[in-house]
Amino acid sequence: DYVFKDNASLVYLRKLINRIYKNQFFNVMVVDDSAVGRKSIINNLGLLGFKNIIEARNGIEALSLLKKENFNIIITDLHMPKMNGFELVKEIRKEIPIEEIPILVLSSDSNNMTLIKTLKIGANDFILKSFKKEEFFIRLNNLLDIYDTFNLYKTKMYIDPLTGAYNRLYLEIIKSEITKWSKYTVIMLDIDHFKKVNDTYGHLKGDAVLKHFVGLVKSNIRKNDYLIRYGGEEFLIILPEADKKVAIKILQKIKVKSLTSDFNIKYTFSAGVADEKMDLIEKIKLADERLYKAKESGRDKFVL
Ligand code: GH3
Ligand code: MG
Ligand code: MG
Ligand code: MG
Repeated sequence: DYVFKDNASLVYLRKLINRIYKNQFFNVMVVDDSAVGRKSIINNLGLLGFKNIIEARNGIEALSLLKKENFNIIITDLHMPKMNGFELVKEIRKEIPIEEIPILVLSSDSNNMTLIKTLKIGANDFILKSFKKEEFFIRLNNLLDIYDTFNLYKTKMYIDPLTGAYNRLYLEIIKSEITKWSKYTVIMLDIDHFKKVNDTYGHLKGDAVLKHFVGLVKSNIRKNDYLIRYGGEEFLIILPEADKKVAIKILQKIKVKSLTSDFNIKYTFSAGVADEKMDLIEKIKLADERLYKAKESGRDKFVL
């Protein structure tokens, strides 16, 4: 039952084929009380390249699977015993917002009110079970395209485009992580006399220095540490589960690397460190005051 005939359809088909590669990495949950219903969906998903498909027979089973595993998309029937699709969608949306996991509802219930109710409670799309293959492919493809675009922007939103470090907006994400850490250290860094670099070599070289500096820092922090571009040539390093000693080690390593680097512009930096028990904003303020002291007392040093 393919209707791919005109040029536009062919373009679409190519897009679809490009997706198939991506689809094999997706986790899909298929929820339906009917084994025949599940099989039909799984066969169609197979044609689209999906490999990781997990089945559930009702809402209860689906919810318990969701607690154990991450899914990229949920495809569910509506009328099921124990917990039906409406209740399932409602339960999922209490915890998982619509921008995180798409839900596609497949039902043989052709009542208009059912369609409206399904979309209102947070399902992303609705397909009647008498669907043609092509409708299923196109709706699913469109849905996943929207999520791809969304995820792309979500990542870009927190990254400084010049240096690749996190931007200040990412501090909000860190704030929600911080409660899980028993302690953490904050380092505020600032490149010395950066204005002079710009004035002497021009802004493009200034940009290159910023990128070089970020590379140095990134290669000397641990995987779970965060580097944030806080201002023009001001950076923040947040070290979870670390005290001042760890911070000093990292700063010394960065300094040694910067001195031995074959990068053609020599520059130094100053830093303020704070590991006292206080909230993030206070700690950043304290690190900043210490950075100021490092600057005041001649630059190219760390103040604890
Ligand atoms: P100090 O040692 O006291 O920190 O002196 P400084 O010259 O580094 O500090 P100041 O705050 O006076 O100047 C910072 C300069 O950084 C001014 C600004 O033009 C430059 N800057 C900020 N963002 C960028 C950027 O993205 N690229 C380039 N090339 N320069 C930038
Ligand atoms: Mg059913
Ligand atoms: Mg500076
Ligand atoms: Mg500055």
